[in-house]
Amino acid sequence: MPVRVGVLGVGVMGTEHARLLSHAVSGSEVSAIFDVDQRRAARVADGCGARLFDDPMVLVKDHDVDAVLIASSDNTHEEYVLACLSAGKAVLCEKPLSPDVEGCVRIVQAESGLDRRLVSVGFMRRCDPGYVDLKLALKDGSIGAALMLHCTHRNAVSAGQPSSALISGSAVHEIDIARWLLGEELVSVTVHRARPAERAGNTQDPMLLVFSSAGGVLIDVEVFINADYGYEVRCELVGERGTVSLDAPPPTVRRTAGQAARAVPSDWRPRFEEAYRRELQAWVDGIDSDEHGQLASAWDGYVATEVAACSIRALESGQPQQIELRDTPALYR
Ligand code: ISE
Repeated sequence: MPVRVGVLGVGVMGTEHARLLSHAVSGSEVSAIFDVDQRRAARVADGCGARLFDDPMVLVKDHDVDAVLIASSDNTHEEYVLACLSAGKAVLCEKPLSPDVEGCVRIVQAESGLDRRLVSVGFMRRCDPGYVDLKLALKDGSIGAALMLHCTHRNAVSAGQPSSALISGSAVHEIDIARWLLGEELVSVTVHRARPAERAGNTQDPMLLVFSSAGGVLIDVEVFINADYGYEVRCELVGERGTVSLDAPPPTVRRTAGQAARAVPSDWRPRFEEAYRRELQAWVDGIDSDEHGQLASAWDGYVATEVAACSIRALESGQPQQIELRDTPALYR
């Protein structure tokens, strides 16, 4: 029997997840869809043969829905995740788990109370073959112990965003991947403002975040969400004996008119398509076995939101901030 997934929210990411679950992931089908925009929901439901719901809470409780994928607007995540926990259903929630630290804490407490892991958070880079190889290079000792991590995160254009969105929407991926790669927490953060790009209007864009990890690794993250030329994510891990970095993902280089060129995608979907597919496959495979592999937990979701909130304070105050986390509940140790 395939896992019957209900999808809450079919904007850009929900539509992409529904497509991958229906056509690229084995052992799953999309059985139910809800979106505040019922016309959009109907279009996606038609494409994957799913039933249409006009109430998200009814979808969550439906007997023919085994698991729930949440890709609705960020401020609905907490309510929907808590409903899934009450219904005892596995849930994959797009990042952020909640934009609000206390919302994340309530989810962590509710799941800890069940003493069973049902929540995964969509930090898909953990499933990207490139990042997986970076982690391997650290684990197998080939580059020696980590010293520094250089990260770059550029979007083609994200006009009209508040400056905090560079951190909560974009750099939050580097926050998660740095802790996951290094296997240790981030303990302090400073944010430097660059001269803002003209097309960024009133947004502080670009900026540079500098973190220290508990073991003294220095992590710098350039975020530039109006970089104009395309979507690009870079990462280089510097170790005692060597370095390892992500390569440009397109499989071809075009040589013509005196130039050698690689295409740059316009957003993150083509860049991370394989990561999304592997994330969904790992989630679906783990639902019956309670095996969660490399997927981010509710605790990881809480830490990402807490570190992002602290980084936003560093941006707004212009002062370095120490990062204090709550005690890790037993379920996540
Ligand atoms: C977007 O919301 C995402 O989550 C993408 O993965 C990220 O790279 C992009 O910067 C965000 O705007």
